[in-house]
Amino acid sequence: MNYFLTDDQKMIQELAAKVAKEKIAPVAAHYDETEEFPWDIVKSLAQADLYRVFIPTEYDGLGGGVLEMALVVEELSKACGGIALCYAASALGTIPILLFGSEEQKKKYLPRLAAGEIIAAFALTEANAGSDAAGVKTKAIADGDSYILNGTKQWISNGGEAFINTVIALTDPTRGVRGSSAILVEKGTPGFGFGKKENKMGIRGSTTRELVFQDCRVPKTQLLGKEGMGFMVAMKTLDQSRPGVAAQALGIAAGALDKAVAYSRERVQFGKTISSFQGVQFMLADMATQVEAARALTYQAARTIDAGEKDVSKISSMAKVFASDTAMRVTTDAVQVFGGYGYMKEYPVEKMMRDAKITQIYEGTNQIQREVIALNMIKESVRATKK
Ligand code: COS
Repeated sequence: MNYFLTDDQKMIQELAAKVAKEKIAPVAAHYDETEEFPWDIVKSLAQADLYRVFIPTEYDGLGGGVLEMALVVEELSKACGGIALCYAASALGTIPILLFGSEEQKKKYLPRLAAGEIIAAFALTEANAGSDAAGVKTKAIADGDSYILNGTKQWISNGGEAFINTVIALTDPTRGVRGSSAILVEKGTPGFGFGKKENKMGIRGSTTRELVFQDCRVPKTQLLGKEGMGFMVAMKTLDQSRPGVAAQALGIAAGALDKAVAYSRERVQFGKTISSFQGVQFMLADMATQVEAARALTYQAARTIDAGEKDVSKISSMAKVFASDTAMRVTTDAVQVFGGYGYMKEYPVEKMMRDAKITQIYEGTNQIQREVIALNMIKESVRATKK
């Protein structure tokens, strides 16, 4: 399908596909096995200038937006959803700086992020604050020119590897949803350490870790936006990052579909390749149709955000829900096309199925996304009735 990408966007897509094929595909199984952080791949992505694509030119970026970021994530995810997450999670950690950073904060961090010299992380989730994002308990209490942070963030992608971390913490525990703030915390700040590293079902080519704050003093100049804006920073960030999850899911699904088609042309049963059986053809046709629909919605969500549209929560959540449900279905069917071989670790599709699952869970479960979609529909309907 022609998505009428510009020449620059096509170039970014081709470059990401080249890195995915030459650098990531050969080591995807290794990182899946070892769960090490793929710093060598981060270096390759930086050398290919792929961290620059969604950063404005005045901070050494290439001036693209969410669509360019999504194109990269999709291509990388075709080869490995886990390694692609290391890139996507850094984008997630960068978005708050792009949206809410002061000029000084942008100048301090964006050129280094664009160069891939440092990576970022976003720390919202805690043991008892997952879907209930307003339930965070980590505190950042003002003390002179600083905040003193105490608390633990859980399941943080790029945790322990990222240099710059956007941390959502309570600056005024009495004010509920308006009592949290977003604070940039650098790795190496005294009192900022790392806890448990998770042993995961999928996306094992990425690191997921606890961030632990114990009397961690951070200058007030590290506050993003204003005090009390933490929940808003988180919500606006997720509005822009969810198409990235959609792109990851889309890439995993597209990668699995390619493998399933190729395998169906090789595997001979009853004296014929299995691609000649209608039962398999119908499966492949449905998989391809779902992947294309996920791509159309993901690109449209990204384009809507890049066009500067104000209310993007609904389309962003729709893309995330649809693409991640597609990834789960398509990778499950890819395993089915491979039959018994698909279930074995020697073949790549079981990993894709494991990698797909998380896309229905993180950056807001698909149940939360459906709630966001429905609430926005109701709001629109109320507005239309009032007119
Ligand atoms: N943009 C701007 N403002 C937003 C917003 C958005 N996308 N979403 C909510 N808000 C505002 C609301 O308008 C409301 O403001 P007012 O009090 O002025 O009306 C305020 O924020 C609180 O919103 P709400 O009452 O809807 O908050 P809830 O606590 O009910 O939570 C959901 C809403 C469920 C949408 C939110 O908690 C969420 O997104 N949860 C999932 C979090 C998540 O993705 N976690 C994964 C880990 S992060 S990687």
